[in-house]
Amino acid sequence: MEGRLDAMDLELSETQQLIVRSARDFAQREIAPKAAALDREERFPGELVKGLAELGLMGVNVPAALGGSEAGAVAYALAMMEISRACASTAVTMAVTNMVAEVITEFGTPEQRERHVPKITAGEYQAGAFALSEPQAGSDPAGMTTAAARTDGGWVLNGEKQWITSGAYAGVMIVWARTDTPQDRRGARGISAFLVEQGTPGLRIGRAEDKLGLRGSNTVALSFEDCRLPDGALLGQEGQGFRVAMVALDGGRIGVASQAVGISTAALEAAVAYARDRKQFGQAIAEFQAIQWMIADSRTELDAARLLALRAAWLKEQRRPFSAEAAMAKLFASEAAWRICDRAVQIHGAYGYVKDLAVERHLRDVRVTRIYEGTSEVQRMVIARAALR
Ligand code: COS
Repeated sequence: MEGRLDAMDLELSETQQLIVRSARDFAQREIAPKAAALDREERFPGELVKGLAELGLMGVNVPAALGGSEAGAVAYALAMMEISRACASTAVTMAVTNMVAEVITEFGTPEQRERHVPKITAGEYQAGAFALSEPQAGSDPAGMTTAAARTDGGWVLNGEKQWITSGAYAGVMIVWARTDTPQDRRGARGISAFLVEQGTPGLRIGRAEDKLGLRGSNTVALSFEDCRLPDGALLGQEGQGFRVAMVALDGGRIGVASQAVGISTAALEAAVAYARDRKQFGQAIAEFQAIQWMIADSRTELDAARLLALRAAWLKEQRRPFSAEAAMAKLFASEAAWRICDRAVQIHGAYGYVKDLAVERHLRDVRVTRIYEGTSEVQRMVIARAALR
């Protein structure tokens, strides 16, 4: 169980610096000014997707031949931090879409890649969606009941999915379903992944969830009623879908860790600016040690979270195992981000509790990073299993 920081280079390459600069510039110029309204009006950030795609941010770690930036997993993590710092709702839309593009690139046939990935990276699809969870199968996706049965020349899909980010807007979604039979249950090996296009007959989109945070992002239930899919909809091999989901989630967890870093960076920046400006007892509150210690703790935790996220991304980029490191990054970054956003509200006092300033939104937005793409408890399972193996 070595520390695994070995030869990681902390200097950013030119490509990485370029991605950070263009993501930061677009995020601060185009996204940040809209973030409060997207949240307030529960408006999907469709208007920003084209701009993100033009900068290569809808396929950061996708080959150039498919329209991606081919900039790697570290560049992706850095870009995600910048977009999340401006608007977490836009960031989650971008994150899941990038994940879908990467999964189709990795597991798809040449036809599947050509059909979908260029449309994702060009922003022609407003999003991609990842439909794994069900009402009764969240932390335990192997317990899913949505089923795909073979028919002549294809599959027929029946079941329900829940908590599907961008489900109402996605041009393509990856949907997991059982392909084993009640007579021959195979657990995780009885699950396969399918590509389902928006508008497929038999696919019904449920109402959008009314969420605590990420209110600009779209989260829906999906139902499939005798939804017929062609043979070519199977993504990867039959029975291998669970592995596809786990590999995708390992990468996705780096994205969530990066989101948490981005959101809490914004919260800490706001807290520092406010502490310098706000005067009580005749001086700036930044002069008080009580405030300084909160800032010091937040700054330290933020740096640690950022390093863990970049280390996991670096391992992924080196094509080395990174599952436990991604889980550690997500666990620590999401829990630290909650504390950092909470302290930022505390430093703002009553002004932190109202919607005139952004810190209350950061606190609401960051909460879900401890839940989605695997709860903190699931991350601990992954980390402990790796440590005890
Ligand atoms: N990469 C590749 N393969 C993996 C893997 C990974 N990270 N993790 C598990 N697998 C494989 C295992 O090797 C095993 O394969 P075999 O059947 O060939 O041996 C198979 O998947 C089943 O693994 P395991 O028995 O560990 O699965 P569990 O059902 O115990 O699940 C956890 C493990 C809890 C880690 C998994 O269910 C999980 O991540 N849950 C959270 C899901 C989640 O994040 N949901 C959010 C949905 S998206 S918002």
